[in-house]
Amino acid sequence: MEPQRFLPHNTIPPVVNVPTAKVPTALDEYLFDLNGFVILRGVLSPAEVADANARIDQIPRALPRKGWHGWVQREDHPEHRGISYQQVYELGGTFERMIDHPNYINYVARFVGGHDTFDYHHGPLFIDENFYTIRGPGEAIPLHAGGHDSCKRMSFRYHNGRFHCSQINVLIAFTDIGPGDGATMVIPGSHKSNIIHPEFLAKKTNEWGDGGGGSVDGVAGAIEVHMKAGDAIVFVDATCHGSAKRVNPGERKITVYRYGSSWNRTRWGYHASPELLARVNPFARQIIHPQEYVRPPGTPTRW
Ligand SMILES: O=C(O)CCC(=O)C(=O)O
Ligand SMILES: [Fe+2]
Repeated sequence: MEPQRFLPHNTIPPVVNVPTAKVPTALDEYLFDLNGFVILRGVLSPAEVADANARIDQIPRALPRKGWHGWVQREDHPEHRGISYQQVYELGGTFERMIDHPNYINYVARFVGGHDTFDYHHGPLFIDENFYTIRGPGEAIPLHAGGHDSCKRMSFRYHNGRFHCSQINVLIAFTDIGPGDGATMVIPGSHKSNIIHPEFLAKKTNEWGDGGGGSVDGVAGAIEVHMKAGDAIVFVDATCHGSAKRVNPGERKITVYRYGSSWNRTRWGYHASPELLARVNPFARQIIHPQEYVRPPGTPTRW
C-alpha cells in the first residue's frame, strides 16, 4: 500500500465551526460513498423533538390539501402517502434551528461539495424543500429514485477526493420508527446503479396517483432504516428508496430537508417569509435565500 496515493480525509473546512458542531469521520465518508447514506443517531434532543411535534400539533388536522397555516402549506398529495406540511422551517423553534443544525450541517456541506469552486458563488448550500410527514396505518411512499436514470438533480459524484452530490436529504424521525411502523427503506449502493431495478418495470398501475398506494415492502435489496425519534438518515437522493407500509396502530412522523448547491431553485416555488429572513443568522439566511435579484432603480419588487 502506498498511502500517498490516497487523498487525506477532511481536507475541507467545516461550514459551521463551533466546538459542538459534528463533522464526518473518515468512516462516515467511506460508508456514505459505499451505501449512499449514513445514519446519525440523536441529532435532535428529546426536547427539540417535543418542541417540533408540539408546533405541528398546532396545525388543524382538518386543514385540506393546499390549505395554508401561516407560511406552511399542506401538500397536495394522495391520502395514501399521509399528510405532509411544506415549509415547516417557518414554524420556528426546532424547525428553524434545523436549517443549519450543527449536528449534521457539516455532513450536508461535505457531501454536496463545491468548496473553493464556482458552486459557492452564492454560498455553500440551498434548501429546495422542507416538509413534515405524518403517516398512519396503510400509508406509505412507493419506491423511487436510483442511479440508473443519471438524473442531474439527484446525482451522486465523487471527484478528486471530494463529493459533489446534487441533492442531500436529511430525513429525521419525530417518533420512534421500528418494524411495522412504516420505516424509510433504502437500497444500499443503488446511488451508483447502472441498471434500473426490475421492480420499476413490473409496475402495472400508477402507485403515486389517488388510486395507488404502493410501498417498498418485498422489494429485493431494500432494507428498513429503524430510527429513534431524533435520529437522522442523511442520503443522496439518487439512492433508490421509499418506505414500508405502516401496519401498526398510531402514527409515524418525519421531516425531510433537502439541500443542494446555492444555485438550485425551490421545488414548488415557495419563498421564505420576510419574518423568518429577519430572524435567522446570516449563514442560515444564505441557505434559505441565497440571492437577491438585481433590478433597475424604480422597478417594483413584485409583479
Ligand atoms: O417517507 C419516507 O420515508 C421517505 C420520503 C421520501 O423519500 C420522499 O418524500 O421523497
Ligand atoms: Fe424520496
